[in-house]
Parts: sequence; structure tokens; C-alpha cells
Amino acid sequence: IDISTNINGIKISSCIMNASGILCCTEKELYNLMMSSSGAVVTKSCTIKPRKGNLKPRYFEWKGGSINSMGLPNLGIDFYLNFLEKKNSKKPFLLSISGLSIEENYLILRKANISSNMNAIELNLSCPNLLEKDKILGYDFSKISDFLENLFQFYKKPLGVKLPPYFEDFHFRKMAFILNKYPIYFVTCINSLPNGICIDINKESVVIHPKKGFGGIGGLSIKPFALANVRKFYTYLRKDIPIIGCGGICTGKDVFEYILCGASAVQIGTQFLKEGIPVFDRLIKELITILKNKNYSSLNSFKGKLNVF
Ligand code: RRO
Repeated sequence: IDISTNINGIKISSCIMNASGILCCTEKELYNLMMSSSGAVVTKSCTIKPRKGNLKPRYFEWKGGSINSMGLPNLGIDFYLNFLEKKNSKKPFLLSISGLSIEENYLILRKANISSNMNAIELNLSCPNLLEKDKILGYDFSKISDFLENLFQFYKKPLGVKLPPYFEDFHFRKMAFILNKYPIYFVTCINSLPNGICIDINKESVVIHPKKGFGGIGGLSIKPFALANVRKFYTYLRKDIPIIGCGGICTGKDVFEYILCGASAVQIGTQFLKEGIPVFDRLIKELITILKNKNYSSLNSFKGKLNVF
């Protein structure tokens, strides 16, 4: 049974990989992912300079999901480019970048443009937790439109985008209309649901400290929204733009649901942090069991073929 996938020519042996931000920041974490059965390695979103991120506690999980306000802790673009230069592995790497401003994104992309050994950029348009710049680029349609127009004047390497969740049909159509104009390699949806809050009733307080307790929600609670985002973009994007689904995947059944909605691959965030590297083998095994029972030999047998009435 074949669970490989192809993201615009990037061959991925298993459709299941880590989500950006989860155990993919340091050399050791990236090495562990490189040696794992994750189909690809996505790096922590990076900025020009290294960042320590927000004050702790900045992550909390419960049975229904997770909340975070990490604040983009990362080792800086030069570290990730250097790691990619010297790595010795055929596994695809997606380099996530998230400049603090449009200008910073241009600077990072210019560096990446002249670097080798990288399969694609995953441009993060959806970081919800910055103290400096409390604005999610993915919600500013005209800014994104101008940004992509300028970007593709000079950036010639594969580039995908990571989107925030949308909730209105009009917004899905508007975003897809913009993306459809450009040679976008893939679209990853979704990033965490911004500005959730979780409460500790013993302390009668919020559970994470930055930003008065507000943070991005991930994990099981957001799965229906993430699936809907995959489905809407599968409907509205050009058929040659593959979708990577992300949000609340805990089991092989969840992976199956994402592919059925039209995803070509999936990313694991909250559950990867909870379970560690063994999550990839478990999900592969569970997905293969489902395909066997359904007599499917590959993802293409059912990708996007969700029944609706
Ligand atoms: O580092 C973070 O606070 C963070 C980022 Br950049 C992101 O894209 N999504 C998220 O949930 N947290």
C-alpha cells in the first residue's frame, strides 16, 4: 500500500509530516525528524535574527487541544540555511519563514533564493502571537496581494503559503482568487485559531502568561474548522495547487478524513508534541489499516472524493 504523495514534483514517501513549530527548531530536533518516518521535515518559522520568543508559561495542553503564545522563538534564517546546506539526507525539507514585516520577509526570501538544498519555502502568513505586530497578514487581503505581486518578481524557487483559518465563504473565494494568480507550490491550512483563551479555575487565572492569556488554539478542538478550510480551498484553488492539511490530527482516521477533503499531505502539531517521534509510525500504520480495509492501494483512490448531498 502506497501512502506516498507528490507536492508539485516534491516526492514525499509518506503523506504525514510534522507541523511547523513543533520540535523542529534546534539542530537536534531537526536531526531527529530527518531520521524519523515523517515524510518531510518542516522547520520552525524563522526570522532574520534569532529570537527567544515570549515569556513562559507560553504553552498549555488539555484533552481537547492546546493553546500557545510562543512568540516565534527561532535560531534565525542563517542557522536553518546552514543546516540545509550541510544535511545529508534525501528527505524533503520545507523551510518555514515568518518575517516580522513584509520587508523582513523580502530579506529572508532573498537569502533563501540563493541557497541550495532546499525543496520549498513554507511562507507563514498566519502567526497569531506577536507582541510587536499584533496583525495576521493572512487576514489583510490587499497587503497579501501586493506582497505576492512583488515577491514573484524576484523569487524563483518553490514557495508555498501557510494560511490562518477562514470562516466565511467570501473570504475563501477572495484568498483563492489571489493565490490562483501566482505560481504557488502548495497551500497549508490551517495555522492555529487565533486569540483563544484557557482558564485555570483554582488560580482563577489564564493558563499562559503572554498577551493576557490569549493564544493560538490547536489540536482536536480545531479539526472541523481545519477540515472545512481544506475542503473550501480544494474547491476554489487551481487544481494544480496541492493542499497540505493541518489541525487536530490524532489518528489514522483523521488523516483519511483530510485526504478525503482534498489534502495531498498532512502535518501533525499538537499530537506530535504530546507523543514525540513515534507518532509518525503509529499514524502510518493506522492509515494503512484503513486503506487495506477499504481496498484502496493509494491516496489517489479517494483524494478529494468526499461524498456530499
Ligand atoms: O511562534 C508562535 O507563537 C507561533 C507561530 Br510563528 C505560528 O505560526 N503559529 C502558532 O500557533 N504559534
